[in-house]
Amino acid sequence: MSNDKVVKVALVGNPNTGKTSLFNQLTGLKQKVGNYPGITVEKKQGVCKLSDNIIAEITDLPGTYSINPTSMDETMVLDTLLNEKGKSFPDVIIVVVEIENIKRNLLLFTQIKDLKIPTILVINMIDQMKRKGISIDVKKLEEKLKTKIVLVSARKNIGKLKQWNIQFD
Ligand SMILES: Nc1nc2c(ncn2[C@@H]2O[C@H](COP(=O)(O)OP(=O)(O)O)[C@@H](O)[C@H]2O)c(=O)[nH]1
Ligand SMILES: [Mg+2]
Repeated sequence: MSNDKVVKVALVGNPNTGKTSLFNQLTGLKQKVGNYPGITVEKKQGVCKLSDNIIAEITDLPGTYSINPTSMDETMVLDTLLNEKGKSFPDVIIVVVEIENIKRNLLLFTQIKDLKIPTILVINMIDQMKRKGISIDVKKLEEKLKTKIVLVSARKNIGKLKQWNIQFD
């Protein structure tokens, strides 16, 4: 256990994209989930085993629309992502967007990517795809955004971090 490598992962995204649901699914913890903004008032942390000797320490951050803070929550998120010496400074950022509002959510993604911290894009709520008649060309979007994209449904438990095939090194 003590020889395990710890990878710090931060969950970032607009409010209501399912960050806390994903956090709960990955860590087995049960943070309160809600469909109104501001329910994640502080950063919560949990762990998730990735492989025999890698542990992801996951931080669930409050929802944020951009990295130009207009609230205390957003200021806290930005501080976490800018303070390289901070305890929660991430090795990897997971930007969570929801399937119905990918375009709007991508503003934040582009800003986060500019921070030059390794970032992947998680598109959540894929259980809604069929019903809403949405389809995505993941490969094309990955090329366009120069990022790895993972499709998940935090609600239906589709898409486990372990299977994401991310190289943490
Ligand atoms: N259909 C669907 N709803 C989801 C999914 N993930 C989260 N939700 C719902 O979206 C709302 C916001 O979720 P939450 O995890 O609190 O989002 P957060 O604000 O980003 O932390 C809640 O009502 C969740 O039940 C998903 O994969 N599919
Ligand atoms: Mg939340």
